[in-house]
Amino acid sequence: MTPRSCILIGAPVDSGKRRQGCVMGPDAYRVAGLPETLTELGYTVEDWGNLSPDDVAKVDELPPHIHAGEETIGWTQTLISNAETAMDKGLPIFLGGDHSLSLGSVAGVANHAAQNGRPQFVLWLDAHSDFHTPQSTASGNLHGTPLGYVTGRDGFFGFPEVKNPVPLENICLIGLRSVDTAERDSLQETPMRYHDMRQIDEHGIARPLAAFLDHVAQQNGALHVSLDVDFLDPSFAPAVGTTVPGGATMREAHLVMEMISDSGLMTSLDLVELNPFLDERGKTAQVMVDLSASALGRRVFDRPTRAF
Ligand code: 6HN
Ligand code: MN
Ligand code: MN
Ligand code: MN
Repeated sequence: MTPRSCILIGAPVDSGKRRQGCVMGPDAYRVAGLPETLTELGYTVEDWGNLSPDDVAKVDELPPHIHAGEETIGWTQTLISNAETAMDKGLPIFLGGDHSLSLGSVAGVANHAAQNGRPQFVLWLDAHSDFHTPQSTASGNLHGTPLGYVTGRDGFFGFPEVKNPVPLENICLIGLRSVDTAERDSLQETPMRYHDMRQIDEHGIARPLAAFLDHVAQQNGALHVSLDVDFLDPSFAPAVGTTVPGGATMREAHLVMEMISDSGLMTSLDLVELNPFLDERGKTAQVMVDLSASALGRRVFDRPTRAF
């Protein structure tokens, strides 16, 4: 069951790539009214403010092209412990911050699930697959690596040990349209569920999602949802450094969130990659708040019409 209490955890992580601006993300969500929106939906809301990364000494084993590795290691440490603590109190919403925050948020919630004897599942809503290792990434940007890390891939020197890797068969990626060759070659060898935009065009977004949610429910799983702004089409969500045309429509995205809400399965949520410096009058921040509201139960009607 989705908890009735939400913990807002500001994670202004900006170390996962070279273009700056995600540092402003957590405050943009607050300005766009996320706390009030959740309160109106009937949740109690605790805001833990904005975290800072632990200090970390230089790690010589990371490849030289990796950008700001130590800072991301520091964030991962902080976020793992905050995620573990927050899971005891309610549903954490990690306010990013770039997607490298998910190295910590997902590893932390997976530790909590393991302590409670529940399998951890992850729904990854993204244009990208973020399955690199520090060795396979060509850009050196660690926001392209969180799924590699949390599934226990090798090469994350200096990072906390992943105590409870998320099983590959417990992961579903939806929205893919920019996958690097190295990621594709490894991804295709795994039992992860990966759905690119072409598949969604052909079959709709509801079918693969419903199949995954059924699977999570059957296993009594904990479900972490990681929502990258670039899952959305840049025509209505421009505030992200890695825009890829041809993304989810506004309605497809809301449907995903509404189905998550109906399932009652979501136990934690990341809102990542918002770069308010690239936004247009706050519209992307607003869309992300509205999508969070859909995932947490906002509806037009309490009961659907009977007359059809
Ligand atoms: N994201 N695959 C590209 C890279 O640099 O590794 C893009 C990563 C995007 C990261 O979606 O959070
Ligand atoms: Mn606990
Ligand atoms: Mn991403
Ligand atoms: Mn992305």
